[in-house]
Amino acid sequence: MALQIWINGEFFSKEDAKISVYDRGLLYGDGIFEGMRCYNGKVFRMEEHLKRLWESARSILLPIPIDIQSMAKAVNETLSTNKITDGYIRLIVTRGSGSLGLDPFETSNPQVIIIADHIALYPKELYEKGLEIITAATIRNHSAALNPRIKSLNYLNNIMAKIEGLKAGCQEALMLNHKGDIAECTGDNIFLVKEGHLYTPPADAGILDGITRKAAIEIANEVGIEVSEIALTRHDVFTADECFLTGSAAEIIPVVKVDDRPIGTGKPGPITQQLLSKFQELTRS
Ligand code: PXG
Repeated sequence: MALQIWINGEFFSKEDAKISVYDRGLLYGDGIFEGMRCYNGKVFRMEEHLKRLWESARSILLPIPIDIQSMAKAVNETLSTNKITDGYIRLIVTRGSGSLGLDPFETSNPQVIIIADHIALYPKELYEKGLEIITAATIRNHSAALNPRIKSLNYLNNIMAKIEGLKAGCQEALMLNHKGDIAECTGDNIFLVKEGHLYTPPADAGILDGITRKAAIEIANEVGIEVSEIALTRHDVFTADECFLTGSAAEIIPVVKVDDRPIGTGKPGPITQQLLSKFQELTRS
């Protein structure tokens, strides 16, 4: 059976799952999304993802036409219809279609889309060997222009940096904010380890307030590792003992080189490995 996509309360086969070319999600990136993981039939931290989706919606004045409980039910229904127990869920809400003008109040038909699919993960060996990344010249969007805390359909900022990474042979790229501080990677948050202490940029550094980031902080606290959310620079990255990234897709992945400089020993470090295995216990239990 073809993959079934949920659109506004109905299921459509993947080939027939379509929305208007006048949709503002396409015309202007006028919409929001979430990316969630499902493990053993359960969506990891769905409530937090839905809360963030609703906050993104409020921030851009987009009324989501269903309530949170109905959305959660629809997500589970989409998973069970497609018999997916371990996979990836993409939730999308666009402002819908109207005229070709910018005015968002000319339209009143938001489109709600739920895709449940299998996930293309980083190869397993990358978790063992670690990732090499570069610092992108493209800085993260200024929070006063388009706040990165909104998970909007405008991802060109991240895509421009991702292109830089890929062109340099790297799967991820580090983005700085307008102050020159470390913000995050194109689809992942960043952590550093120095002398047994964990560091990560604060929510107001121009980052997406990641749900995996929060889980990593909680795990660190549980195992007695202190965490500071403070402004960090490339100097801190270059002099760190360990570095890793967090995200729904990547989970926790070690970074062993930044801008061709080895981090610490140049191999995934013990704290990264400890947090990664605790995270896997948490999601797979
Ligand atoms: N920063 C950015 C810019 C992101 O897009 C994260 C951090 C990590 O947040 P979470 O809440 O996932 O821990 C993201 C999330 C994809 C994909 O398809 C991207 C994300 C999540 C899932 C899938 O590339 N980005």
